[in-house]
Amino acid sequence: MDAQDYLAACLPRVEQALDAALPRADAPPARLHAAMRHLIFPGGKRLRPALALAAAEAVGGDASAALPAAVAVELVHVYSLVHDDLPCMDDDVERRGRPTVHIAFDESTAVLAGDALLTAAFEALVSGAGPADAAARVLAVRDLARAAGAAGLVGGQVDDLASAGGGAAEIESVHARKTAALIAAAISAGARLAGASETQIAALHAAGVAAGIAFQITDDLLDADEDEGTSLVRAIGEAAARERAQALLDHALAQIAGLGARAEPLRALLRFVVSRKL
Ligand code: GRG
Repeated sequence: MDAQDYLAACLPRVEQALDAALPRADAPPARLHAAMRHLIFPGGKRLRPALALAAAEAVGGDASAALPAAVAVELVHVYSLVHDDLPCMDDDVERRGRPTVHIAFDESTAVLAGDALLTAAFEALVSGAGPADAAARVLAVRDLARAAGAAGLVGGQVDDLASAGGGAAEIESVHARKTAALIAAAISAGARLAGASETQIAALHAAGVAAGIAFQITDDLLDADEDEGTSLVRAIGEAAARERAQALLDHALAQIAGLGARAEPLRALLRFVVSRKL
């Protein structure tokens, strides 16, 4: 199973579901709706949505049941990119090869578009089409809220902004919250909507956290000349960081060893997290 093929195979369903979850660009307030869509289409790798679908298949479920989770996590991811690019944060002018939302529109529109993407995520998780039952959706909302909030993405970002470097453990704690929490939520919410047991969800979540930290280390390896934010590459050097990413991947794969052949697409995506060149 090739990760790139799996990502490509997921794409039509994911794009269609993302489009259905967002207000039309020409409906009023059109400027807000266009700003919400600006960074969504065309997208990036759509790794998190594919992880959600692969996790559903890994527990013997139907990938389409996981679509609301796939959409919700991508919407939270894109909101975080829109806000991270703002002048008060990273102050970036380009993202996904295009002008960032505050450059293409303006700063207040970018703040509000991010807010609207974040809230649209939870609406999509609850009401997106698919067979998942209400109880599973409520627990997925809880898990995604936890991953996105003070204990996850936002708290990780706060500590990253305040960080003066720190040791490896401190850096991995930032990665675990800022990057890995959302990757783990994609996997566990996708599996949950497809009817996974709590034991399966716990194993998948642990795999997601380890792979998510490896994702961030790989990102820093790909971007080694960046000098902003916490970086394990800067703290322990390139070779040791590469080894640490591989060890985390091995740990992630060990967590899901019991899931058998139907977890092969998920395993391929987790390997891609470390082997990717983009
Ligand atoms: C502003 C609340 C708030 C949080 C910001 C996620 C984040 C925290 C900042 C975005 C920039 C960044 C370095 C994020 C870490 C995770 C990461 C490397 C995201 C990029 O993910 P990819 O490579 O992007 O999956 P695409 O464009 O392919 O979806």
